[in-house]
Amino acid sequence: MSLRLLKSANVPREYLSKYYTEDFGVGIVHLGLGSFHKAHQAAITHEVLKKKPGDWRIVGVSLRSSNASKDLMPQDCLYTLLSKSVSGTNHQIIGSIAKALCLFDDFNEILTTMVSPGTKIVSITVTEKAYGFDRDKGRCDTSHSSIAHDLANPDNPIGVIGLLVKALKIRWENNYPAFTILCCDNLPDNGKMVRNAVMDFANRTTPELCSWISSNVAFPSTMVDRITPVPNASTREEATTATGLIDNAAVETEVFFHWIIEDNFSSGRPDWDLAGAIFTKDVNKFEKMKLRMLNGTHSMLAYVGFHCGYKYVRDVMTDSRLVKLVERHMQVVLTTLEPVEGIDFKVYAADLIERFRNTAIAHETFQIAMDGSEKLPLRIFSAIPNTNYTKSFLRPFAFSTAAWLRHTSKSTHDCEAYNLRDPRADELIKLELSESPEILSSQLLKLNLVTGELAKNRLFWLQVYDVLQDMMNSSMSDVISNEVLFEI
Ligand code: CS2
Repeated sequence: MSLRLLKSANVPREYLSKYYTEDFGVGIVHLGLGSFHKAHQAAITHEVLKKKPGDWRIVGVSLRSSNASKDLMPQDCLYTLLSKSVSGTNHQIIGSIAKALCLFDDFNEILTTMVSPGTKIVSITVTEKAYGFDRDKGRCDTSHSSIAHDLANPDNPIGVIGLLVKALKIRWENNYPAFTILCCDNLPDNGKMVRNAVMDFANRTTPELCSWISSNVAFPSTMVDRITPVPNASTREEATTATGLIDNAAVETEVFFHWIIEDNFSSGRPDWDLAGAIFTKDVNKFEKMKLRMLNGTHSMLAYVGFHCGYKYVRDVMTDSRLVKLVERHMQVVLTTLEPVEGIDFKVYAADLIERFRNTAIAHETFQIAMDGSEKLPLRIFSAIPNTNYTKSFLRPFAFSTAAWLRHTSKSTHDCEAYNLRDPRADELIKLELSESPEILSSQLLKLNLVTGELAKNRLFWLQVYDVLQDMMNSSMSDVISNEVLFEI
């Protein structure tokens, strides 16, 4: 029987950092304590603490479920990070998380930590749907459940924006310095988006707070990247085999990571660049590149791959027809991007293909297929205005859009029954997919998923419609066999 991963249970010294990170104080509260945070920011922070001691440990907060705290707290918040490549797996025990809390169980402790002057940064990875922000209106969406709740109960928030404003208000009332709000969600202009949400919420609840936020709180934008599948029993078994210790919080990820951060912090920051992060003035070009190249291609291959019966991305990459479609997608996306400092797009694209091929990573197509209504506008539709509007250049985007719509149909004509995991599933399932290209585009316009300009692009919708009819009437595998013959 193995020991539980605990500092008191003789974790071999070689697994711990040189400076055992427990010696350091807390400087960061992180909202959204999921696998991605553990594989990315927490792991990078651990590396920095090894190189440069400082009070930058993290209190991790889950906003909904207490699973993360139940797994982490009994093992002193230590966990194994498995970094996997075709040439093998590295394992490392990460010690940068000081505490794991859950908003429903530990509200007072979370608020006290956020308000403590020692907390210099509140970072966030909660995915877009948790913010309740309406990008088109540039305001909080008052029909979003946690925004509606928090506007009515600003002292007992249950959502991320309400919680940030409540903590900032207490700091302001006590004359404490502000913390920096560091959004690490995969969204364009993510710092600005959170700023707008916080300012709008504050304006509706405590207008006197707005000018203090405006002059004291920094909202740097970031681009984050590390492919991190949902951990499962085999992740935990592999961690135990590697360390000899039982670990209910192990995570697995790829070796590669990117973290580009706008260097704008109100009260200091760890030197994350010591562990490979890049501080820069302009994150947005990086974010656009990543969203369109990596995530856009990921979504396309996930919908198509899932309906061809491929469980993992690595399986998709064994089908030469799909590899051609992946290459075609990237080739066209590249023409929509402005040059990005330090990046050779051809190398970036080739590296992405290798990352997707990584046979050591079991990344489910079904996982990537979720939340399409939030992902497609950012990953696919946003690139279209930067194409030259020819049939060929529109084709990869039309093909991806058709594959997503086919997925929303829940049709089982070529696959087993599956769930549509999307916050707007109820609306998507009602879409009329076979009437006409015009009806297709007008329904998506009504749902606010496409802009008026894109909805009018007949050349685009004709192609979406044609491909979609094929996808609804024949097998996905037959459709891709034809699609690779399409000349662009
Ligand atoms: C993926 C991303 O699930 C998805 O939609 O495209 O989570 C992707 O793995 C990450 O953005 C990689 O950094």
